[in-house]
Amino acid sequence: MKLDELVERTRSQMPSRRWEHTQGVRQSAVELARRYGGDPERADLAALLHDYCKYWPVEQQLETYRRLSLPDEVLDYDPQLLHGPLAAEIARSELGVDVPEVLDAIRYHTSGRAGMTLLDKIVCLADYIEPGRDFPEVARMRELAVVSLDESLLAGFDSTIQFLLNKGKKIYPLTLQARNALLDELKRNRQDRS
Ligand code: DGI
Ligand code: FE
Ligand code: FE
Repeated sequence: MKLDELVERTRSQMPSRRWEHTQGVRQSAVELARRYGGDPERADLAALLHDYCKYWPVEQQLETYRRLSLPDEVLDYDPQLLHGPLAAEIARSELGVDVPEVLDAIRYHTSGRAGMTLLDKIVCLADYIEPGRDFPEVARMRELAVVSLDESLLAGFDSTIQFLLNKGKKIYPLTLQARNALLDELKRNRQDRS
């Protein structure tokens, strides 16, 4: 499918507020790709599709998730975690996206994972810091994003984990693994420099 068709298909899945968020994530993802040596076109495509299923009713998300035989583990956690893997699977099977790196960035944009690729990090961070976002840590994250992709993303996972802890909610293991892996990467990079 061509980009303009994908744009229209995606826009038709969501209310205008979420479409504005999507446009913001595209813009931020392209900026981050240019800054950190990623592929701006892939960043744009993954950002465009990342929340494709987010505004489907939860029942429809669950039903589709099961029908597509996606991994069960996530079903024990917050239903907010379904829309990434779902969007990746729809992108692959219905929208003709066949670049594994793009599909992974969509799949893991909410949870993160251990050993995130550059594109995973770009999309996940763009989702946190796009211009329309407003939460207490976002100003600090935007400052950090200019100097360190990893430090900024780490601050994002910290704030999400903190938020879930405060609400007494479960934390999906991939998010903890993503945070731990980022800490290790940052430590390794500091050692390499000294
Ligand atoms: O879809 P968006 O609103 O743009 O953002 P997102 O895909 O990052 O979804 C974030 C929501 O998911 C946020 O409200 C927190 C919620 N959530 C619930 N459990 C977890 C979780 N997020 C992460 N990273 N890990 C969890 O275990
Ligand atoms: Fe999302
Ligand atoms: Fe999003």
